[in-house]
Amino acid sequence: MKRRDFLLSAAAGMAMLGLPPWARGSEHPAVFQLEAREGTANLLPVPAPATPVWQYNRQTPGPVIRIRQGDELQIPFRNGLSQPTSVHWHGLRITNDMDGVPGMTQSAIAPGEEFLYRFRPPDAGTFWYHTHNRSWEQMARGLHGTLIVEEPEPILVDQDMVWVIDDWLIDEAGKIEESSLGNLHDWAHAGRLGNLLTVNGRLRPEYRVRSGERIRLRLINVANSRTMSLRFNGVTPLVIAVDGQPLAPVELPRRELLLASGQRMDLIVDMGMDPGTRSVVEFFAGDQSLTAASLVVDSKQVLRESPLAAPIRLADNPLNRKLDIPGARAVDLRLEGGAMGRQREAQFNGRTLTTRELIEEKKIWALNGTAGLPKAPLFSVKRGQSVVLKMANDNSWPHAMHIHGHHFRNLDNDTGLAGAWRDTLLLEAGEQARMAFVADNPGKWLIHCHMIEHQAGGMVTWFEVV
Ligand SMILES: [Cu+2]
Repeated sequence: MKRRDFLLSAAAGMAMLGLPPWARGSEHPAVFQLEAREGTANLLPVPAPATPVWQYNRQTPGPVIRIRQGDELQIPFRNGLSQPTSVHWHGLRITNDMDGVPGMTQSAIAPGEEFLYRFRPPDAGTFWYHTHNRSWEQMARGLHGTLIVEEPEPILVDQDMVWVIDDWLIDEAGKIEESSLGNLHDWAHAGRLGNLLTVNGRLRPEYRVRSGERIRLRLINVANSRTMSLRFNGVTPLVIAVDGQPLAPVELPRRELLLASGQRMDLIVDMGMDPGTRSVVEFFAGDQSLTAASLVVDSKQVLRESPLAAPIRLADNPLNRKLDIPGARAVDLRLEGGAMGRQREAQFNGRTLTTRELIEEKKIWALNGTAGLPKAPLFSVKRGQSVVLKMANDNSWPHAMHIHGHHFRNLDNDTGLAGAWRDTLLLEAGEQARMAFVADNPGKWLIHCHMIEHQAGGMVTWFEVV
């Protein structure tokens, strides 16, 4: 067959299948070897000593894995640690057996053992991966990385930048502070908060840009528990995606954003600033602030005088947005417990425990009166059913509620980002929200607080799609 004929028949075949062009993907899977092991990272600038950390592929943060939408990704993973571990692919709507939850979707991977992760991510966007075993320790030690699924026709930018934002608790010797790992006081409050904020594993990094340049900036909060407030100076970023799902480009109010643990945001930054200047991006809390990172504008080169005219709206992902709200399965979810809460008892492992007994078990958080994973799912629905989770944050702390395997819409006020589809939602103390999604991914999926100490302390449950 001549090449042209072959192409024609291949195109005809595709048309018959009714698949969009990207859905075919490439014939060959992308293979990416991943290994977890101990190493060191220069979190503090030299000459400060390097910090012993846990890493993927000897990097802090872990490597950026990039594939094309529709391609199959194979990750032969090896556990080179002294503890069992697993890898969870945060925000990816992949098959349940690849979700990386020990005891639910796979067994924990023992030291020295291997596990082959393989999946075909349906959505383009900014995602990440991290350990899902003893996460309160393993994530604090650094086990996380970025996974980018590229659009088949990416929007035109001059630089595609990833900022992995982390919060480390280190001691005076530059080592991970270990006595606080597992500290129940932290677990019952805001989680184990750090004393060193890094971007891409470095303190106050500087990135070279040129005047007129368009940057796609992918922000990922990988901190165990800290919610990051970021402020941009000198530039006016537009949000183009949240948690990997595109939305109509919208300006950041006051050039500020809030990113809870687990959340991502894709921004477009047009560097309208003059050569030789710099845009400082700050962490802030109240009237306090410190530098997160800087965009340093080259003093000589001007790339273009006015912003690029190319469109920045991302194509929608194949996410089922057809919510049937009147016919939806309504599920109430009360977030309870923690310090200064009203919880007096909760179910744990099938027994009713008092506050004192719960403290002994280190289960100080509960969902609907149950601390830790219950035997039976919170709810079970048929594939394709719409679900409305009515969350009530009935305690004294904020929580970042994360759902595995699905993206949801907040039917209530999603500050400044109405219509965003998320996998993680920040709920302030006392706040309520209705999270709506189409349960179209079969399997057993977790719902938990992504402030990892809260999850470890009992704020976790699961649902089933059959
Ligand atoms: Cu929480």
